[in-house]
Amino acid sequence: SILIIGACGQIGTELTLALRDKHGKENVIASDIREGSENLMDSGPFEVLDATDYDALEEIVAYYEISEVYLMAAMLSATAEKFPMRAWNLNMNSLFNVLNLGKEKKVDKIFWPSSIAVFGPNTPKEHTLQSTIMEPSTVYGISKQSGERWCEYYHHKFGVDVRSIRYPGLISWKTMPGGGTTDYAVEIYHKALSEGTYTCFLKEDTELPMMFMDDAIRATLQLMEVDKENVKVRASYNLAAMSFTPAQIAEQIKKHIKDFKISYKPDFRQAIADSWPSSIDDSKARTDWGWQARFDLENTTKEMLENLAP
Ligand code: VAH
Repeated sequence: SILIIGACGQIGTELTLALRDKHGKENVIASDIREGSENLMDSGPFEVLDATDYDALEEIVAYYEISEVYLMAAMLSATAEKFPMRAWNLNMNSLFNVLNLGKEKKVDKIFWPSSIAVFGPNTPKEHTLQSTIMEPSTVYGISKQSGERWCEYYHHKFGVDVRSIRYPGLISWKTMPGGGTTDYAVEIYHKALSEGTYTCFLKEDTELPMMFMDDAIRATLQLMEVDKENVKVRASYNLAAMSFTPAQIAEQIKKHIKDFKISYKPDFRQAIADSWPSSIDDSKARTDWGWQARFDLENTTKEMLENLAP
């Protein structure tokens, strides 16, 4: 069966629902550091699990006969800047625990999320390549860059079948995002509906790579289904769908909520955003496993406002 670590997070929640749809709810074990929302708990097996506790993880893997692990627990970019050592320990020790399960042949397949945060201030910002300069300047980005190197090492050295995607900022309505720099692109829809205004913590022209959650989930399941030999990148695949600025997302919202007002009050997260690319080249994912995004800013906005509308 399948184990999701960090099942209550922004991606973990939707990954759990999608995997339960696909494999049957009894075959997908959800776990997180604390009890989750009831719909996650009721819809199948749930375990409280600290992803940095190898023995506890090993016990769950043995008890439920887990063959596949999705490690979705991490401290994201903005929070990680406030607690660097806690972020490093969580992001890295959880990864080592899961990779070692793979090395010990206790699980067959692993998914681990990376991020466009692996790129840094001197990475070429437009259509950023799969393999290019990456000197991340955030704790989170450093942990993701190191994690990619370890995934590649465990694959080549020990044959671990670990697969990874560099997610852009993700936009979803089923859960609130968890302390990232791209969270503005989710908050803005909630505020547009509840207050008709939004004060954005990034400057209006901050262009960032983004993706609607449905695309991200579909890409994740697609990559995990691909035959081993077609997974040519064992660090992490670039993935793209759209890029936009706060001003552009505000314009889209105004098409539905005509008197929506946005104002700008950049904070510490501006420096994080400025260190990231504005657009991503995902041609490797397209070539190796047929990736193709479906949601652009227009239909993402429609989906978000329709599903969040009171
Ligand atoms: C963050 N949502 O903002 C995450 C993601 C590319 C952004 O890694 O930290």
